[in-house]
Amino acid sequence: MALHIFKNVSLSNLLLTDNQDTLQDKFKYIETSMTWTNAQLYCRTDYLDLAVITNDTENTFLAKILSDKGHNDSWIGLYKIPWLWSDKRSVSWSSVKWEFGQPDNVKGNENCARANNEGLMADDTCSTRLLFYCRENRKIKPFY
Ligand SMILES: [Ca+2]
Repeated sequence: MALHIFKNVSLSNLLLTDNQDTLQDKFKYIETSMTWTNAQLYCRTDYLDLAVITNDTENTFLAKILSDKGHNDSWIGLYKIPWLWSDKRSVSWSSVKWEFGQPDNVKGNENCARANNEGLMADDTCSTRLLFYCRENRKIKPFY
């Protein structure tokens, strides 16, 4: 019976949505340089996924973290082909602003996107090592 009640409590935690998270709860800045693929694996293991940016508020928030730390850019969860978020969500182009001249797909080999400290994106080779943002979801993390 006690176990049954515990299960119900867990279920209600799972039903909370992203929208109830603050921006600080939603994103985790990882200050370790990794390739885009390894960054994705890291995020999916310890958090939810690489960061998905859904609006200007989130983009500005992430840009300010970089700016405050004096960093230039970091990986976000945007890749192709075609451009798609790491969690398979389709891209709303109103929330993604490219740097001037980007994406330029140098040598046809730039399939991952980084965001800079002004909130502008550029495509880059996925094997480049950069710091990155994970999308966190503390509310569905188990409480061990
Ligand atoms: Ca580029």
